[in-house]
Amino acid sequence: MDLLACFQLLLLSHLLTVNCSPGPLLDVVVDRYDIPKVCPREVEIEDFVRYHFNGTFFEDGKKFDSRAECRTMIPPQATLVFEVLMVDVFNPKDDVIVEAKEVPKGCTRTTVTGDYIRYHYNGTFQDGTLFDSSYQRNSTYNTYIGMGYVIQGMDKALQGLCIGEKRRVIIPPHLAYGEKGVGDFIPGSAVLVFDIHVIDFHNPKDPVNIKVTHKPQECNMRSEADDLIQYRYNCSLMDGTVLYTSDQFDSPSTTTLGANNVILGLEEGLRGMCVGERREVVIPPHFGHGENEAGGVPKSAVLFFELELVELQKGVPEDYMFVWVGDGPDPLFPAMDLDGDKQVPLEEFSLFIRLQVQGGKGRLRPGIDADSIIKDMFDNQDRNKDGKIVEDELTVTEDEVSKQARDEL
Ligand SMILES: [Ca+2]
Ligand SMILES: [Ca+2]
Repeated sequence: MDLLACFQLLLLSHLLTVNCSPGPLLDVVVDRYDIPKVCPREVEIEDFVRYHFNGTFFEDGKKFDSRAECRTMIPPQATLVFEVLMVDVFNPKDDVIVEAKEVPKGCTRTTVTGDYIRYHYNGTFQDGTLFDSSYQRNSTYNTYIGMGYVIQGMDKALQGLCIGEKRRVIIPPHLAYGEKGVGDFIPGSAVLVFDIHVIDFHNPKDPVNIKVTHKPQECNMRSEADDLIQYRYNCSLMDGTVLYTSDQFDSPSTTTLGANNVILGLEEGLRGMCVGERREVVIPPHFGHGENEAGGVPKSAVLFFELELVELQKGVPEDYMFVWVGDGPDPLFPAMDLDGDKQVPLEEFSLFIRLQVQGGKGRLRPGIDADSIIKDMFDNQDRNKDGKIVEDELTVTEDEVSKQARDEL
């Protein structure tokens, strides 16, 4: 027997036997005149259904009240016509039904308990009525998975998802809001249908993920803390939305590594690179902007960077203007006094420093005008401000010398 017919027969017999005089019933005629295109489930015995109906007399088409006044209004032998609109159906034995709608290719990782997910959704009842939508709020729904922060059915349905995946999820009321529902928002015993779209997910334990996509043949110098670098980048969300790109500016971005100028994940992604190297870097929010919104970055978003190191200048530690590469000359003054006249004016000092830099023996802080750095260094050494450094000015006390050597030379 047709399932709906079966249902309708149950309905009829219920009304007729409990409330009314049955009369001879030859057969039930069922006309399924409007069946939804998507029909994941038909009514079966022992299902729980919610439906609307109109009851009319077959003879004259007049409405009858099906319940309270049924006894007086429905005459014997009456043939009744029910127009039924099924609102939802489930069985207490039902589990969550998951239908994959769109699974991205090359998905290597799927959600597990403890992951934090950001997704968009439309929530409808089985008849298609929308009751909630993250799109309308223009903000993803964000939650940990499998930890009881969402209804039981959703906790189950959010498992095993790929980034970018679209999934339809049908949740029976005993795994949603039960017989009570939620105020005017969700009626009791409602089956909920969610169409979800995963924007991203991560685990709080995730590291920064670095993939080298191009490695130059020659690579004898790698970026590290204190270096001044130039790099090109594209920054996007995991769904491909581009947030920032260095191409929007005239020149690549410049930063000093280790100077806390960029988010931690980018700092890590930029380290150990050769000039010309390209990388793809996935940065979970705890190495990015965390739970805060920042510029165009939504809170708790995973970021995807494409990076290319364009230029690399080896740097000097914070607060230093110049460092020796290896050990400096010892003693220092005779080395500085290039013409041996026991005094070192600015020109001579400047020439000495530049010779060290050219010879790869010393390094000036990159990104700052060399003349002004050298002038500062000179002024610090020329303690009596007579325009020249003499040996005594380099050897004041042991402590001061070592401090000075550290700070300046
Ligand atoms: Ca001299
Ligand atoms: Ca002096």
